[in-house]
Order: sequence, then C-alpha cells, then structure tokens
Amino acid sequence: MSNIALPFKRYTITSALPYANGPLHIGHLAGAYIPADVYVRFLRLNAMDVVYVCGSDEHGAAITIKAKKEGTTPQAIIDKYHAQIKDSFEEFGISFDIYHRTSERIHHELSQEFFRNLYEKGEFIEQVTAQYYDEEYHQFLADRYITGTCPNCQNEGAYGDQCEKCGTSLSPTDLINPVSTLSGKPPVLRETKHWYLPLDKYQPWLEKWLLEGKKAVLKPNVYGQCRSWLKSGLQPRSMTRDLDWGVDVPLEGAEGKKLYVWLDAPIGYVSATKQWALDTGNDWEKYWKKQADPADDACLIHFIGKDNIVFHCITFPSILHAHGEYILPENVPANEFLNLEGDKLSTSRNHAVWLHEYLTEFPGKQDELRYVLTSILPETSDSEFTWKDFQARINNELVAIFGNFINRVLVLSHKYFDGKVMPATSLTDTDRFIFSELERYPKHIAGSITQFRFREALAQFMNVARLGNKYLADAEPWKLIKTDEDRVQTILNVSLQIAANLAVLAQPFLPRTADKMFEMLRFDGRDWKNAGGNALLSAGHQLGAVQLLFEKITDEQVDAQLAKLSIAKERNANAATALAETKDNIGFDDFVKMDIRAGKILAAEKVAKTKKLLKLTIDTGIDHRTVVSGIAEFFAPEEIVGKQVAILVNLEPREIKGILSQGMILMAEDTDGRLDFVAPQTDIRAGSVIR
Ligand code: B3M
Ligand code: ZN
Repeated sequence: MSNIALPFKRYTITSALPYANGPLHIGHLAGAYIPADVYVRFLRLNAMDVVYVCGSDEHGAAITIKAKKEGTTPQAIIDKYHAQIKDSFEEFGISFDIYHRTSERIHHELSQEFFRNLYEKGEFIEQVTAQYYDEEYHQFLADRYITGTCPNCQNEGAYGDQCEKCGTSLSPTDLINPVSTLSGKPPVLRETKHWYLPLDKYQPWLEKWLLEGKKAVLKPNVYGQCRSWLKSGLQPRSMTRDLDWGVDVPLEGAEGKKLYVWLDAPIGYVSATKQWALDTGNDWEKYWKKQADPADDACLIHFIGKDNIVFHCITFPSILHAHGEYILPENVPANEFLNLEGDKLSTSRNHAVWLHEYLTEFPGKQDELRYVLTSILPETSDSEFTWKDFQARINNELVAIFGNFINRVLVLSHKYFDGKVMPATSLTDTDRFIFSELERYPKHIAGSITQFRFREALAQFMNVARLGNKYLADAEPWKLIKTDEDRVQTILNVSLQIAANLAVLAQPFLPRTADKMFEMLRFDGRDWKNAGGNALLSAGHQLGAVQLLFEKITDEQVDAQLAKLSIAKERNANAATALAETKDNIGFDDFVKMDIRAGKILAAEKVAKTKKLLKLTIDTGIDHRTVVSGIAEFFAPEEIVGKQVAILVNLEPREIKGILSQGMILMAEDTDGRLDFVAPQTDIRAGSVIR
C-alpha cells in the first residue's frame, strides 16, 4: 500500500484533554477519541512512527466548582475522575501511548517554561483591569465561575469564557446580568493585573498561516469558525487568572495568580509526550520541535470537538509560533456534537450514555458501541444517537452480515474439512471478481481514513463483509457439498481469504473483534499491506475454534435504556419545577446597600439583533435613565409603557450591546422560567424607596 496518503516521517496525534471533573459519555468518544483512535491504529498498521497522547485536564474552574459542589477538594475530584476516565478509555480501546494528567509536576514546569519564554520575549501585554470579584467568597472569579446571558444568542447559561450553545468565545464582561456561581450574586468589578497574549498582533500571521495556508486541508466546519473569529478581529486574551488552583504564574509578585487553563492545557500534549519519552527512552523533541530539515518535522494533528476549535487553531498555534521552536498543527479535524434521543447530551441533566455505566450494562460490547458511534460520527454536522438505531445497526449489520459470514465460514470449514484451509482449485469468474474487489477496498478505506472521513471508511469496511456474506449465501456450499466437494473447497478458501482481509481491515475500527478473528483464523498478518491479498491463508493452514463475534441487542435492553433516560428527564423536570435553592444568609447591612425605588416605564424598544433584550427608559423619580432588560421574550415593548416597576438604582452601570444600562428592573421568575414584574400594587410616586 503506497504511503502517498501518509507523506510524513512522524506523526504526533492528540485528543482533547477531558476535564477530570466527571465521567465520560458517548459524546466524548464520538468527538475527539474514536476518530483519533481509528486514525492512529491505521498509522501504526502502516508502520508509521506515531505517538498518540492525551491526559486529564486537571485545572480550570470546572474542577474547583465541582469540588465546592461536592464539599471536597479539587485534588480528590481529579484523582477520582482521572482514574475513571483512564479506565473507560482503556476499556474502549482508545490506544494512547500515554494518558497523562496536567497536575503532574513535569506539566507545571513545562507550562511555566512556556510562559517565561513568551514573557522574556516581551510577548505579553501586562495590564491592570477590572475583573469580576465575589465579595462573599473574597475571590476573583475565573471565567467559568461567572454565568450570564450570552450577548450573541441570549443563552442564559453562558460562561465567562464561552457560550457553549453558539460557540462564541466571550469575556466575562460580555455577559448580560452576570452572576457568580459561588455566591449566586452579581459580582463586582475590582482591579487586578494580568498578562495578555496579543492575539491582535498575531492576526496577520494567523490569516496567512490559517486562512490562506490551511484552506485546502481544514474541514469546512473548522475553517468557517476560524474565518469568522478572524473576521471579527482578535483581541488580546488574558493568559493568567486569580485562582487558587492551577499552574502558578512564574513571576515575582504574582502570588495567587495561575496560568489560564487554556494556556496550560494544550501544553499538556507536550508534557505528556515528554513523560512518555522518559518512560520509553524516546526523544520527545522529534515529535514537537522544528527539526534541522523541515522535511523531518512531525505531522501534528489535534482531534477535538467543535467547542475547542478556537483554542487549537488560534490560541495554541499562536503560543507555539511565538515560542518559535515548535511545529504547528498540520490539521485540526474537529467534530461537531453528538445528540442523544433528540436532545443535547447534558452532564448536568444526566441526559447521557455514561461509558462506565454502558460497560456494566453491556459487558463485552465495547466494539458494538465503537461501531455504532463510528457509523454516526458528527464529522460535518451534529448527529443523533438513538437506542433503536443502536439495536438496528448491531442486529442488522454486525450480527446479520459481518458476524453471520464469519461464523458460517468457520463452522463450515470445521464441519467439512476439520478446520483446515483447503486449496482453491477451480476459480470461477465470481471468485476472480471477489479477489479483484478484495484488492480494491483497502485503498478506498485508506483514502477515507487519511482524509478523516471515518464513517465512509467504516461503510466501505462493511461492504467487504457484505461481499463475503453474499458470496457464501449465493454459493450455497451446504448444498454443493453432497455433489461437488472440490467446488466447496474453493468456495471456503475464497471465503476464508475474505475473512482474513476483514480481520486486517477491522483493526482500526473494531480492535477487540479483530483480535478474536486473528485468533479464530490463527493468522497474524496484521500489517495493512496484507489487506487486499487473496492468499493470506494458505492451503493446509489449521484454523482455531469458532467464537461468536456479536450477539443481538434485545428490545428489553433498549427499553431499559430508554426508561433510564425518561427517569432522568422526569427528575430534571421536577428539579426545574422545584423552587430555586435559597442562598446563604446575608447581613442587614448587605441588604441596605441596595437602593431600590419605585419607577415607571416611559418608553420601551427592542435591542437590535437580540432576542431577549429590551431597552427601557425609566422614570426613577430621581432621573430618567436607560436600563437594558432580558424580558423581550415575555413582554412586547408597547404593552409595558406606563407600567410601575421596582428598580435597583445603585447597580454599577454596564454596557450591554453598546447601550449603557444604569440599573436593574426586579423581575420574578417562576419555575418554568416565565418572568413578571415585581412592583408596588397601587400607583405610587416614582422614586419612592422600596425597602
Ligand atoms: N479540557 C475539554 C473541553 O473543553 C478541555 C479540552 C482541553 S484540550 C487541551 O471539552
Ligand atoms: Zn451564545
């Protein structure tokens, strides 16, 4: 098999580092892991020099938030989930060369080295800015500690760094009505010094390297996101945070400050490779550093989900480029999202198929899930996992075609010829056609894999199984055996060559199944170059015992999974209708700081390009002022003019969608999210104090 599709001498493959703050679900596998594993297994089968690295992302607010929620420590959280995640990956055959973790010292040291390198080159912009601070918890808030309404799509659960609904990368001050996830209160802005990566300065280089240089290689969904980010104009991005968990900023006077998790996490790929090299006596720099001869540079490919594109196509390459000694990503084949039974996968709503639960409920069926997920990978658009489809693909494809063919070939070979491969003496046109098809498929599968089209590659693999299944069914050796044993010998020989090809071709997709097939066939020609051969098993070769490759999924199993999801949905519905949890007590002097007045709406209009915002003019009795309020989904402007309101008049003014909002209208939100005004029951003078 010519290596035309594999032009590099060496490959460095990464999958996104999962946050060690919870279990893995099928969306993880379908996003950054199965695609990478199929690709890496294929590279290895072609004797490529490849290192595949990953590890737990153990910093960032997601960890400390979970620890606070569970009343434990961040270390306890990462130890628990790092172990569980590592085990799940191993069970599903995600074949990393190392699964590391960013809490390790070697990672902290390398991240600090990167920071110092850029700092000493004067790359960072040192800036004192106003950051959100939670006065109750006496701490600055990292992006993930702040939620609010996304100014772009009005999603109310947007985080300070990103809106996961529309993918927009945000800064905390972009959020409308920001709230601290710690105290539940609006945070205040306080001054603090941080170090910013000048992405605006790198913009021209990124436009050349990315938009021009990668136009032909990046998937359209990835290229499109990069183009829109660059088109909107990159801004300097803070690479440090006021946090008590993460990698220390290696500077005098930076106590209490940590590296931004998206600075250190991608460096985790490099530190994992360093650790792997230490463990195995390899040279990590061959896989990450620019070589004397650029032709020797490794090919770096990042497998991720679409919510990580900006960090892998813009931020991390800028850091590598600014450092100067490192190679840059060759490609970032990001996948879109996988949905489950018509709804987004959600950790918080427990709307997921958790890998550790799947392993208990479907023991030994890891390859079945790999197969189904590879068949529906969200390669170019979001895709859907349903339990009915899971059952159909396993029963109608794996069992009825692939498994049925392999089982028949082995059973008949044992039944008629004591499990020996018999000579193919009388080849017919059909036999010759089969051999020409066998020769054709490996090239097509290789072509699909090297272009990151894994669904297509798997479909072609299944066509080889279909070819075998049909050939055997049409040939009906079980009838011929009575009259023409020679012909049966040839039919089974041809069928066994197909089976041996299927064993080789199955390895990237279904590693456990391939192992069983190599065992049954007593064949060890695992190299990809064997695929396409029509004499992989020679006459006289003794086959091994028959093993069942797949079992059917029953309706009861499907119903049990659907019941699980509906129980979770019901629990969420109850939780949603349950009243919001009460917040911690506050002192009277906290309350009296708020100046709430009776007011009247004088004018109201929609804020352009937003779904939820109205621009209100309020008579506060003190003055007439503008307030932006997220109530457009519940009230038309014309219906609220003249309404009495309660307005918090001493809230720090904030700019929202270019409008200076001076205060907040008090609203009551009921358990299904409907809003209504909180206001005096009778007509009262504007400016009257509400206490
Ligand atoms: N920890 C996981 C995520 O955003 C994040 C990836 C890091 S890759 C360097 O889903
Ligand atoms: Zn959004």
